[in-house]
Amino acid sequence: MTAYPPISEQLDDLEAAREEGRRKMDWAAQHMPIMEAVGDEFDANQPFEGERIAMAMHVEAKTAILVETLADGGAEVAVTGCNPLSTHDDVSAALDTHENITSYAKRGVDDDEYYEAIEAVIDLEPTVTVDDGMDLVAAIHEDYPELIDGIVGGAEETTTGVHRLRAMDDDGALEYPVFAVNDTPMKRLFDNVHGTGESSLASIAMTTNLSWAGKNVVVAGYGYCGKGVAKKAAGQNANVIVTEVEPRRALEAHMEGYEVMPMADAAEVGDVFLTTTGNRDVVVREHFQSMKDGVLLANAGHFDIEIDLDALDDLAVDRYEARDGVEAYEMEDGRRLNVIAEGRLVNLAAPVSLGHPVEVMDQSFGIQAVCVREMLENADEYDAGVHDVPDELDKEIAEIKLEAEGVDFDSLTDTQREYMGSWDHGT
Ligand code: RBV
Repeated sequence: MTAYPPISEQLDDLEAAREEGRRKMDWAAQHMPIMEAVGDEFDANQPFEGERIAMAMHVEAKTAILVETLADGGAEVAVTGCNPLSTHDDVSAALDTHENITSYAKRGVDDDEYYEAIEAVIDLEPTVTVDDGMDLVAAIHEDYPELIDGIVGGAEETTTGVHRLRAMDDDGALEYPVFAVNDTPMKRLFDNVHGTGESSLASIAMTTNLSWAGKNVVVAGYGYCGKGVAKKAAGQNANVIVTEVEPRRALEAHMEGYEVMPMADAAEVGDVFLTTTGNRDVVVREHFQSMKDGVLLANAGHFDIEIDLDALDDLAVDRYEARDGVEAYEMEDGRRLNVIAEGRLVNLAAPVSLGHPVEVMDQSFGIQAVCVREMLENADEYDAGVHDVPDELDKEIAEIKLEAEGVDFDSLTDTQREYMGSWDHGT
């Protein structure tokens, strides 16, 4: 169907890339006790023998450990990126050396190459898909519906992907079962909150060499990601301003002690703007017109649609690369508005970005791994549509992590369990 080449056919110094990619993976693996435990089980039981797994994810070191763990559990795996700027070519090259893995991920691909690589992954004729953002599920349903009968199910990593899947399911258009990995407590209470909070702020700080202290940081959206960004920015002595469209979330942010105001007002006072809404057109022309000179604009949502860069480009009289990963847009009146990482997912797409910290991705990918196992083991239990991850699987991952951290915890007595299950104990 497609002749898009794997990464090994696209790099000049392949050996050096493979070596450095492997070094990054070894470092990540040392800090991923959940993946180690799950991997030991897969090595022993080979649950994916004969399966073909297609993946579109951020191909860097932690993701590579997930890919390798699935392949070592017996699967044949084809993988590509889920964002044109988040791939680490060296890691992609290291993965491609595995006899059961083909990696097509490459950093800096254009739109056509991005989708050609997705098609190359689909060429595997997968029995399972693992997505971050739902581009694989969409491409299969739109362009390769004949493969759907052979697909047992899938798993989706992120809020935006789950949102798209639910919309597809509501339309009756989703034709195989997919686990909403994002929605489990072990994922979103950690990855979305701490992961996005820490890695977005770290990427912006490393990219700009500027301080958070004393800045007005505008966080657009107070979902799980926004909560994390706001909390960590406040912890770095920033003055946090939250914008919201949902009344209870706006109230939550207010009660947390943040200033809450419309974006039109925040635009006038903000020093840094960070979007986390998952929606489009959050920072637009009228906002750019009232911003201060020197502001930073960054996005932590999955797609690059939250900051209207076309409008910004239209307003600009000049544009230049102010630093690696920073594009300055100069306005007619001399103000400079600085966009980081092209308005793409800042914690993964800036040149220095490394994605979420290893520990949180160990949790998220631990869930991914056991979800793939569950989907194959109990395929009959899952109809076409979006499925919550069974709570027992989520707890299994939490317990592995607690044990690795040396944290002990209590369990219910029989009397307590009986009490919690009864309704007849009153005053
Ligand atoms: N994410 N992956 C990484 N591999 O470094 N960092 C973040 C990584 C995932 C995260 O789980 C989030 O839901 C998704 O990226 C957004 O695309």
